[in-house]
Amino acid sequence: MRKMRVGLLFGGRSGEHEVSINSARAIAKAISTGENRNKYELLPFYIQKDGRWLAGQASHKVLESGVPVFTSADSVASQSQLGGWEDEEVKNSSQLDNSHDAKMLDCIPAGLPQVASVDVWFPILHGPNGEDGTVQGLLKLMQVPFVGSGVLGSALGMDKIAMKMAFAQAGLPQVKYVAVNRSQIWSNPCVFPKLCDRIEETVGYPCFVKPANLGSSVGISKARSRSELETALDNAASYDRRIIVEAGAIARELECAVLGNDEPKASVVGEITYQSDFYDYETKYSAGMADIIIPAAIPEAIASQIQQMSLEAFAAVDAAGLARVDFFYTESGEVLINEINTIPGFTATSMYPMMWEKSGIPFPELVDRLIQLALERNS
Ligand code: G1L
Repeated sequence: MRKMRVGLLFGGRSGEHEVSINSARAIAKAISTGENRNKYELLPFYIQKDGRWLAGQASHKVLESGVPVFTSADSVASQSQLGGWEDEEVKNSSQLDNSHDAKMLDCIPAGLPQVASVDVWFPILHGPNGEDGTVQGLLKLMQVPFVGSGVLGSALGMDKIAMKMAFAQAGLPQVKYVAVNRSQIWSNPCVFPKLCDRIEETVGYPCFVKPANLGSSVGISKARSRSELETALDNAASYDRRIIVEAGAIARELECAVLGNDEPKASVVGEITYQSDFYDYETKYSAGMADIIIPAAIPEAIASQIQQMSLEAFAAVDAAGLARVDFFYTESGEVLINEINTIPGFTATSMYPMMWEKSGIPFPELVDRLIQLALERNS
């Protein structure tokens, strides 16, 4: 039987380009070793920071080295030659490790023949052009199965305001919040003080001001006073048109992994504890600043409640394949849903795979199951 061709789509035009490369490396390794090796053939597609697609040797090189590759626009065969297989020159991105591999690489701009040969897509892409449903829309239009949520689930998983509305409708308890539009902050000087009044009444201090649409923690700040709130709103508005202000909960942070389509299963519950004030960009990506405990030391009844709520959240946003669901466990023993992440971090040491590992599904098997779930959903 012919091996199934898995199109691993990674990189992308987002701030988390490097995170995508690291997750894709782990998945690529899982696809091309052990039992998976006999079932699947890996076809990597690397999306450069400028949005152009590379296939073939250059994309393999990025997976092997973990370093972004950059081709200048004029060194790559024109996109009108889709299907062209010319070898082209590639330079390593100058702000990255130059000493690492200064020699030219063979670069194949991804062409139609390669794209058309993919049996199932595995999109490891983050941010406004990957997590929000745009890539999923493209893959759906191509009528080829893909891993993970579809357009609706990806879009609801990306927009914190729409996500919270879906949770509220499903009766899931969450922290108090106010949804804000950039125009309320920037355009009208009469509106702004009234907005701040409303936030103080509904949410109070401390509160967190966040861009609604960014996967990363960029543009997030904590406000403890009116003046901090004003600055935080102005700052968040520079990242997104849609902004959310959430009440600060004094709580432990618990997470649960969900796997499946129409009858999904929930993993054991994990806990993250932080050294810093809140989970900021630095904490998220620096080793040692967060501690992970799986399974979390919590009462059995709380764990069951979290697993049940995770499955309800998964259904509420129409997620598919996988999702990580994040919770607050307050001092008074209340469980509040924080968010669902339909494209969680996916390195061997990320929460999502680790929670499944502790639930009896090792990383390579998890990758296999996700691919099978993608095929199942399509048939
Ligand atoms: F394809 C899946 F499985 F749905 C999927 C897609 C994306 C799983 C995990 C991710 N994760 C990411 O893209 C990332 C957050 C690691 C990239 Cl920045």
